[in-house]
Amino acid sequence: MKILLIKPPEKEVYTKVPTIAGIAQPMGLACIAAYARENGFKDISILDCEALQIGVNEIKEHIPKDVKVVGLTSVTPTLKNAAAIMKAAKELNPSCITVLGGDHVTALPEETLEAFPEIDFGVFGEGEVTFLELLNELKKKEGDFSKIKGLAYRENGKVKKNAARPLMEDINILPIPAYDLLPMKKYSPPAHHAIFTEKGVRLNPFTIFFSLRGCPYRCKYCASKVMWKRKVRYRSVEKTMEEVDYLIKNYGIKCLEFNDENFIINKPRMNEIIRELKIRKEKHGVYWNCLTRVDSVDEQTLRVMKEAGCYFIRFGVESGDPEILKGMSKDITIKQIKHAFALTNKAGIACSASFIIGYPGETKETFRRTLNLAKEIDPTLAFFFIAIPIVGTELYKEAKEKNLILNPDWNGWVQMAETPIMKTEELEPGEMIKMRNQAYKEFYLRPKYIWKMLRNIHTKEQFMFYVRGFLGVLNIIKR
Ligand code: B12
Ligand code: SF4
Repeated sequence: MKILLIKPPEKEVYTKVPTIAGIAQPMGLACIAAYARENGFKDISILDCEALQIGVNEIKEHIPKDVKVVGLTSVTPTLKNAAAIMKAAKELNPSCITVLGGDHVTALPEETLEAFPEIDFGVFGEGEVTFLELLNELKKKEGDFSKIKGLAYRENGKVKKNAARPLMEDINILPIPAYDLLPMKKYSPPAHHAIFTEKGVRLNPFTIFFSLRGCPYRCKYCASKVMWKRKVRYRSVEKTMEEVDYLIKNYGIKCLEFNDENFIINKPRMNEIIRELKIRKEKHGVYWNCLTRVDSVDEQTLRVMKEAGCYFIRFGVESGDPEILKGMSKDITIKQIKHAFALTNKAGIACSASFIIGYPGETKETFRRTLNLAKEIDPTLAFFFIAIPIVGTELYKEAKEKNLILNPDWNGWVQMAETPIMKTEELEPGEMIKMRNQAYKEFYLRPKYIWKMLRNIHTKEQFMFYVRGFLGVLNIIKR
């Protein structure tokens, strides 16, 4: 049974303009492919349209005519493209079966299948076991889909949703993701990462990496709980390092981007992993970056992270206003934010702070507090995103109930959208755009910031990066 898994593109058509944004492996697909393959489905491949720059319009050239199952992954803004690909696959081969997994269908299984008749099956929640059970039923002449947990499907023209699948108890039973089915040379970290490391450090070949699944926190705007139910499951240190070593041996990986929701959530475990990473840094020149929370870092932890090759930390700060932070259930304080950035800057690790503009309750005053805080904590990079009510979150429910959603077209639900997705009771969309542009201008065009960055320029590439970054900021401000 020929199975093709596809990561849809963001665009209809690609122009071959080089991008400085990074490209990350579609790990959900690599995980379900490895599990299906280990359990007997050997004729399985992955097509990453984003990495290979294949637009929706060209997709038919890449789908084999004898494909039996076409599985797509999608987040909200790629849903329409995923559905267009399924339609194209069915035009090529009307008997092929289409399956959708990922964050959007997890949050809204019935609505998604109802809106797109080209989707035969929706897998909501963790995908490995559900997908395998589905494949086993599809192999039979008359499969019974009614008992497969985590599956939505059609029966007599009606969408049916089975019971949810409980999360896997032990994620250590999962095989190494099927990196071998991915175009590994096509992935890279964002170009600007090169300036965060010392001269001579290489960050390619690159991969994103997970050592755990889930996050116990309850931030109202975040979709983590929709998929992982606020439960953290760890891969053992042995399994984690087995995968790292596999990547070094087979792909010469030089940079790992830990996308664990909070890399430092369990310090004793993290210390063990860090000890191992330090050995890989010294022996193989492997560097890494990670995501964490401001209340997780301390001086000692940052010191050992730096020694072990950590060159960049991404923090979600979200707001400089304590009431907005409270409204988000972010469970961090302004004091913790300031402390974390002071420590990270002192440790000599580059860091970013991301902020949300236009969260319910935002006013000109709260925005000013955010911008002042951004400048005070002085991260290496600051990102200012206009709030998106991600499907399945409390923010989404609130936006729906209060009729705040302005743009019902899922395609536009990206953070750098030209127009805000939602308004608030306090702010009009135009004001949010102005605030975002003001934030970029005030943060990046500070003489202190420019001087700090100029002192970092040691090579022509770094200089070129700053020129492009500067033009990028001007571009945002001009909008
Ligand atoms: C890495 C990452 C990115 C990377 C690249 C992602 C990539 N290459 O696919 C970048 C930085 C580009 C990115 C961008 C965005 N992201 Co993002 N990202 C993530 C992150 C951190 C990890 C994704 C991942 O690999 N997870 C690990 C794998 C194992 O989990 P998974 O993908 O969910 O897969 C499992 C199931 O979903 C299911 N499954 C998935 N696909 C399929 C397919 C089939 C056929 C089946 C059967 C099952 C199945 O099985 C898998 C195994 O159990 C997640 C948060 C998280 N921890 O998941 C956010 C997350 C996915 N991103 C999110 C968002 C909002 C975005 C952006 C829209 C933000 C923006 N810039 O505006 C963009 C969208 C860009 C785009 N058009 O695709 C949201 C998604 C919510 C939503 N409903 O849309 C998340 C959940 C963050 C959050 N906590 O809110 N992202
Ligand atoms: S924003 Fe971060 S800390 Fe909050 S729930 Fe999501 S992953 Fe966890």
